[in-house]
Amino acid sequence: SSRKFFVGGNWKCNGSVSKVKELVDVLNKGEGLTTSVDITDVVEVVVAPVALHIPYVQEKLRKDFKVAAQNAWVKGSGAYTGEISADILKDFGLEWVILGHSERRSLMHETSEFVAEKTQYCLEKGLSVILCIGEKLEEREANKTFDVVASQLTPVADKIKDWSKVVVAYEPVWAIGTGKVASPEQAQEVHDNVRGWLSDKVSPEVASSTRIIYGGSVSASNSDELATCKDIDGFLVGGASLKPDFLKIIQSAQ
Ligand code: G2H
Repeated sequence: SSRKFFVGGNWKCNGSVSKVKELVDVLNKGEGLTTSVDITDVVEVVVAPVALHIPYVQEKLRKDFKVAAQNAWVKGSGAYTGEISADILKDFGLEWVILGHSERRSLMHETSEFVAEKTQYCLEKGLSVILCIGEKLEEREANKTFDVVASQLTPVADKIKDWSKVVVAYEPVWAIGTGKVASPEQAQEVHDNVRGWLSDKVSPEVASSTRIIYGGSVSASNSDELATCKDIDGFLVGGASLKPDFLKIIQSAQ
């Protein structure tokens, strides 16, 4: 397909000055990234450090890997204590932002409408967006998975026209940080459904060109198999992105 494999590392609220330095060194060394071409010719790699660590990572990280923010404010700069606007991210030279992560939806009560507004604003400012969606365990058990992801995507589709700078991350909440990864069949089924939804509600072109990546306990031992699924175009990795294993996950694009 025309969809370039995408691997994101979501460092969440982790690290320290020394740990971040160690991790950047590991990524720069890139041990085990074996390919006949440059790895980033076949995989787009983006890491999302804590905001305070971004300047260091941006300066020191290999330039073929990009840096993302983990969140952005819904509007421009102003009297919004504690927030970081898309304008500020963009001015700083960032290209990517993660929006709507389930931890923000659940812990900070971000609604799908709010996440959609953030998506619209960030895209307007020229950022690319990793848009996270996914169902909770009780929703899956009640056979509501497809309804939930559709309800998370609908406000976004109502607000944006250009999907070329959006990567959709399907992250079932029950698989996040639990070590309980979705099976390739479970993930593929939802990815296929999301692509079908995009085809119906947006356009077949957007459906076939939009990367739909999987997140939730992705590890060096399950990424190869997940990567073989037809509609899995990459990963959003949490815990394993803080370890050298992240390089093995990048390598699974091969
Ligand atoms: C899901 C994922 C990264 P983990 O939150 O976004 O984290 O790989 O630790 O489940």
